[in-house]
Amino acid sequence: MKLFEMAPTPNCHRVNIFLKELGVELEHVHVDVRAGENLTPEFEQKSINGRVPTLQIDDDTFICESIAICRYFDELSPSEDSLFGHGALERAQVEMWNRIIEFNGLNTASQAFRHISGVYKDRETCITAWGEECKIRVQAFLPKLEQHLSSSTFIIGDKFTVADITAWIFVGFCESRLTLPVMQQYPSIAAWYQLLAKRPAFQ
Ligand SMILES: N[C@@H](CCC(=O)N[C@@H](CS)C(=O)NCC(=O)O)C(=O)O
Repeated sequence: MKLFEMAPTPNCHRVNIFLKELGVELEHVHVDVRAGENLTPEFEQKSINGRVPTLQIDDDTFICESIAICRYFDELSPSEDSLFGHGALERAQVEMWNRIIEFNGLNTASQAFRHISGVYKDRETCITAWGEECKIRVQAFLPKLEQHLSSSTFIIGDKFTVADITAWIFVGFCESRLTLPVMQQYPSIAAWYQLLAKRPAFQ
């Protein structure tokens, strides 16, 4: 198996953390997305969304979308410690929070960065006002995350899950790419972030 990726990008980073948590090792193939290597017809044959990360399982089988890749490895070795939760309720809670954090957090922050910085203006129309609006939406979501983490060790109570990985990538992205002082402003997010940073997979 091969993982087509550009390691420092947020979605590749979250899949790599997930794989480290599971102890999965596989071949990594660097795709320079900034240089447009993901826009070639050859790469589009592999990845239906034309983006990284994309997992190659065999000659004809490819999976893109970070969570689909994580789920694939999770399903390969079913366990009560699954990072997608255990049992109907916990699995629903993980799904709910992961989607909330993706839609209101990571994806919105990504739109803010892309449209304000114009990093991918070679392939999309960048609308600064939309980027600014997305940044405002991210800033409106952060207090909700802070409130939730003020009474919960992890996103799902005492259980570390894939939703923590998504949220950790989101918070780091806010700090580094949107220059939002999240740790300074939100003590519960900061404490949770430091707790995760101690895990070997996050080093
Ligand atoms: N929803 C996708 C998003 C993938 C994505 O946007 N990947 C970025 C890197 S983090 C990318 O390939 N960008 C290149 C481009 O937009 O052309 C996922 O979860 O994997």
